[in-house]
Amino acid sequence: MTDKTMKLYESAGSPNSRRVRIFLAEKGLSIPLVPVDLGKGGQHSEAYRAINPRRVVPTLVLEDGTAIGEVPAIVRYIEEIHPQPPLHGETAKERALVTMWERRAELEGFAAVMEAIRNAAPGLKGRAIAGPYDYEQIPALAERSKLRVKNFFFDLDARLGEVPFVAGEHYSIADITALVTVDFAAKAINFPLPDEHQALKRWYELVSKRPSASA
Ligand SMILES: N[C@@H](CCC(=O)N[C@@H](CS)C(=O)NCC(=O)O)C(=O)O
Repeated sequence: MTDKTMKLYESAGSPNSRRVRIFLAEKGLSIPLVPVDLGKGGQHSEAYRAINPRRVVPTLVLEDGTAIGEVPAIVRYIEEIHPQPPLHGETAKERALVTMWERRAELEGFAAVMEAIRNAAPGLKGRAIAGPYDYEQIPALAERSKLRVKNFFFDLDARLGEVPFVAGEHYSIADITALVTVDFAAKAINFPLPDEHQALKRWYELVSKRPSASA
């Protein structure tokens, strides 16, 4: 279904935007998308800063003008108004586990890949952290981040040896963040899934085949 009560400012190449696009696709929901060209500095324009002073995408804007930034907040809002299919768990226990695993995927996996690329890419010199302030790159941090990504894959492989999906028995937002992390690592820092992680590879093949993965 289409919901025109909100619109999403986002960017095609942004992995954070992709987390929300996959989430929408899993909900079978289409909302107006407003592209922000990060390559041309669209996030720094006066018009966009009025919407999101943090100068990052994605941002969800509601009919009354409320602007919601931060992927977990955006997907939580959409879940509340479009609860089916549930992607944050159904019972109190499931919801806690989904939150726990999604947060781990974001902090230990996604953020580590982001740190690796932002501290190394020549095009991001002086922009090691997205947002309103400029930060110099720290090459040693890029190296350490790769080790964090390696350890994240190791831990996720162990988890997926025990359960079919990241948070347990059902596909959830935790799978979405983990999937985007795996693709982001392969593309941005040339870190494909190691062959020995059989459980992780089995899960990756499964979730990548879902139509939402092409979002
Ligand atoms: N914590 C934010 C992070 C958003 C973020 O870092 N977005 C990146 C794109 S994936 C961005 O807008 N970068 C702008 C820049 O590099 O100047 C969220 O969850 O939405």
